Amino acid sequence: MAAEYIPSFNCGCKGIRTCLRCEAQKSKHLLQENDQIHYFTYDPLSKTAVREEETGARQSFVFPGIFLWENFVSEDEERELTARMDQDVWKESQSGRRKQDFGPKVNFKKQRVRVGGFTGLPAISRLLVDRMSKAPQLASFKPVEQCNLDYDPVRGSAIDPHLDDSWLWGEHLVTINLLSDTVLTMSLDQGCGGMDHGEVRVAVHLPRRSLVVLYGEARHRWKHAIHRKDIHGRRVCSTFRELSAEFLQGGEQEKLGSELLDIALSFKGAPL
Ligand SMILES: O=C(O)CCC(=O)C(=O)O
Repeated sequence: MAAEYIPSFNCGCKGIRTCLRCEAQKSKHLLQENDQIHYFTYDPLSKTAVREEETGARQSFVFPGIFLWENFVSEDEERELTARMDQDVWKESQSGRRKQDFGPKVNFKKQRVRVGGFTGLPAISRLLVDRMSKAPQLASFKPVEQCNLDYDPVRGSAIDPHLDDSWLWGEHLVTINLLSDTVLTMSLDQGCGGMDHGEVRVAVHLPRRSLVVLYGEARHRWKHAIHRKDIHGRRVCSTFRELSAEFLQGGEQEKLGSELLDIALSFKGAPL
């Protein structure tokens, strides 16, 4: 097991996480990558992952659970959204990211959630939430959390491959990508299909001002990450999360869920 690393820099990294400000001090073994990786690119038209082999042969497989909406916000809206975010404080986070959170106070390890100081999603998001509900996948999507992340190549910002929690968060993860294009990398550690050995990675290109939804297999089976090499300029994103069935009508924690939703959708929020 990796020894716990306490950063001596003014960054937010803990444990095995790193950014350009702290990783020169981390041991090499923490930074090693799996060298057997099968690389694919996601094609949004055919909803398949494809790759050209050296022989010229084309390999592909169906990749379900991604919905991409290009030009979801206009250039003017992007300017207004990011200017508004920059009026609030950005908190240092892991792996060179900065963040602003609008959501309930959660302890995922103990599976505890409470209102805490949550005052709702920001006012400027009302229009975005209304617009996203026009997508068939999001017709009944009711976000209860918005997390803004700020990535910068100067800090070596990234987010490691992970699956989002599914005790509290529901089926759809919705992200709006602002200020620069990037790549969302979907990965399966143990391979799939004909590629039984090594990791499989699928690059999903996210144009600036687009919205992406992860659901189904892309939400629950494939990990997602933003690698440092894919951050070419400042990138800001807003991720919206909904509640799981346990917190919705008929669920054990329906009452708390309904309280959280009322607060979230009052759109009176300030970051926590
Ligand atoms: O930056 C992104 O697009 C992904 C963010 C993410 O995976 C997360 O907040 O859990």
